Amino acid sequence: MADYDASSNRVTLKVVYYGPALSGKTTNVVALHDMLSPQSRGEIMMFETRQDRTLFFDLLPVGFRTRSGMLVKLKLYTVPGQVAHDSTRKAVLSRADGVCFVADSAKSQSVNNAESFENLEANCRRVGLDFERLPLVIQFNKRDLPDPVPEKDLRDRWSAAPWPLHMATALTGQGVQQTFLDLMARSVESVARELDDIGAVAVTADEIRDGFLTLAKGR
Ligand SMILES: Nc1nc2c(ncn2[C@@H]2O[C@H](COP(=O)(O)OP(=O)(O)OP(=O)(O)O)[C@@H](O)[C@H]2O)c(=O)[nH]1
Ligand SMILES: [Mg+2]
Repeated sequence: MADYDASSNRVTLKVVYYGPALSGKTTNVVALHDMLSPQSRGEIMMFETRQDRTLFFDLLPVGFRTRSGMLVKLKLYTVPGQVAHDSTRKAVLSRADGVCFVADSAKSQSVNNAESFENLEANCRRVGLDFERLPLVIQFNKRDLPDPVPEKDLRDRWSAAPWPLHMATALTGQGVQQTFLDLMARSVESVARELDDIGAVAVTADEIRDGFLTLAKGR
């Protein structure tokens, strides 16, 4: 359920970057952070081990006002991908309004990607999120690797799935913004339905998109 505060006309959306260890979740959020103007973004919070592995989560808070005057707060989280940190992953996933699943395009990572995707589905059940209705986008990251799984193979493999696929190289920022805006559009669509149900003025995906792009341009 979206976090809406009528007295201050504020909506808070939580989106989570999920996926196997080292697929590039933190790199995606750092790239988004770098795109935004310093006034609009909060401090990026990162909790990592010395090897740069996410230990608890990363959090990037972003805030802006839409043209209609609603204050939109985005909280972008990443989960730790390492298998051992499952209870942290569950806690971070809880009450998410949308998820970006970041897969690693390396051929050697297919099994890890599949196991992590199954873990996402299982953890959605555990924290009470309806996986079938969860706004979800899939990103295949690290397209710059020398021998990634070809895009055509990925699209064939996922053709029956209802989620959009994005190709990205988070290290250079390529595909990061498109993935994020698609994730936001889907998340906002579902949040807008919830707001409508409680009689609140809904925020639209276009307003979020405009707000984010204005912030990115302000840099
Ligand atoms: N070649 C290449 N390397 C990448 C890309 N994105 C991330 N990496 C590298 O992959 C490694 C892991 O990236 P992270 O963003 O820390 O991965 P993560 O998914 O947050 O990992 P955990 O926190 O352990 O779950 C780092 O060395 C990154 O620089 C990419 O697009 N291309
Ligand atoms: Mg990380």
